[in-house]
Amino acid sequence: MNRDELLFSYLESETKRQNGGIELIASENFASKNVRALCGSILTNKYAEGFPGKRYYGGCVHIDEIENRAIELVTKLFGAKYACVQPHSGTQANMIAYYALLNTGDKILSLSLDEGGHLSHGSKVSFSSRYYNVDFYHLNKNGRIDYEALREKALEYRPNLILAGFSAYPFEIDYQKIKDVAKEVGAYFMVDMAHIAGLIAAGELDNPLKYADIVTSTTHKTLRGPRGGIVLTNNEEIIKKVNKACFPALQGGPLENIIGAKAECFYEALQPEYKEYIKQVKINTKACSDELTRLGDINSGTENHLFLLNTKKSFGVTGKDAQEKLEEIGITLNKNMLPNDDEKPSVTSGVRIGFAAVTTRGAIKEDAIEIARIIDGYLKNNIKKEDAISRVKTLTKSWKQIDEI
Ligand code: DSN
Repeated sequence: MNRDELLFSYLESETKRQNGGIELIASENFASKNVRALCGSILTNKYAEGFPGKRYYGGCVHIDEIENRAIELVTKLFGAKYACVQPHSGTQANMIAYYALLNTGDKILSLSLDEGGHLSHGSKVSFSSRYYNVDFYHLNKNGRIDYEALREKALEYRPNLILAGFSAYPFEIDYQKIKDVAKEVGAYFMVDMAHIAGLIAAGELDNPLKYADIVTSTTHKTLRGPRGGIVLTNNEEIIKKVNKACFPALQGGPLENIIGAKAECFYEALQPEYKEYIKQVKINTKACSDELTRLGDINSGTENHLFLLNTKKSFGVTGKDAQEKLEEIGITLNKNMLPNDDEKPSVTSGVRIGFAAVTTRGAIKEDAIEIARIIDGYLKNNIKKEDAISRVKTLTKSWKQIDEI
């Protein structure tokens, strides 16, 4: 059959863009060729509504083997007793978790989007604020969670669920403190570990499964798998509710090609090389943040795979302008609200920078320092555009090309 050549030309252009650029979007990564092979495999042909051993279609014997393998590997990876590997995305995983534990109109206490939370944690434009009542806790002036204020808010608001786990939070989280508050007010404690799942899997950050009733994640960020979501718990009653929320309540046929790819990513994350990779992610992130600080640029510092750079204070430009200017030279990152930002979300006062993706391509500490110097020099107009592009190319040519990963 003929194929749509136009479409495939776009695929080729995107491949060139990914190979030729420095990818600093903190939520992105490069999946291995085995993960990508499973995503594009014949598993996409199969309908398998239901769960292993309890399907609504015949012919699921091998699909059951694959989904059971994914569950076996992910529970081993995170030390969880139970897992649902069917959520199509992180937002779907969160929707499933809320649906499993809450009634419509129940109260959620979370961190707002503009302080580092996520749309699905109660933003006014998300389903989460239409179906649940949501209030927010806040960061202190150092950009860290204000745990005492969180407790006071919880005592006053009496939430049914307290949510931790963020999209733009560069520091470790004290789960014990939040668990204690949840217990005090009789709320469920939920953690969305989407960003930091890889660091947790590698033992480089504390494991929320030790504290939370329910944990959700994506599989494509630091975990380096296919685009998708998971829900984990140690509670047998909760996993029953989660599975019912997933199917038939909120999703239909599972994406078994993606579940196969998730299983491969969990397998890869259990290998010793993955631990080394995550250690290098942390080293690179810190090296870039430290070098920007040395150059006089205001940033959050970091204890994980990302940090926030205040572009207004450092270079006199908004996050939006910094993002667009860096894209001209092949550096991709995203504008991001900073704590107490006075700009709109579409403008912002800063950018978010993460090192999961370039570290997969082989970036080392010296490369992270060079990236900091290019960002600083170009945004201060001290480096000409053609010189910046040439320095970006030198780095990207020295790294693995994406089909080698
Ligand atoms: N879009 C993701 C991120 O960039 O953090 C969250 O879903």
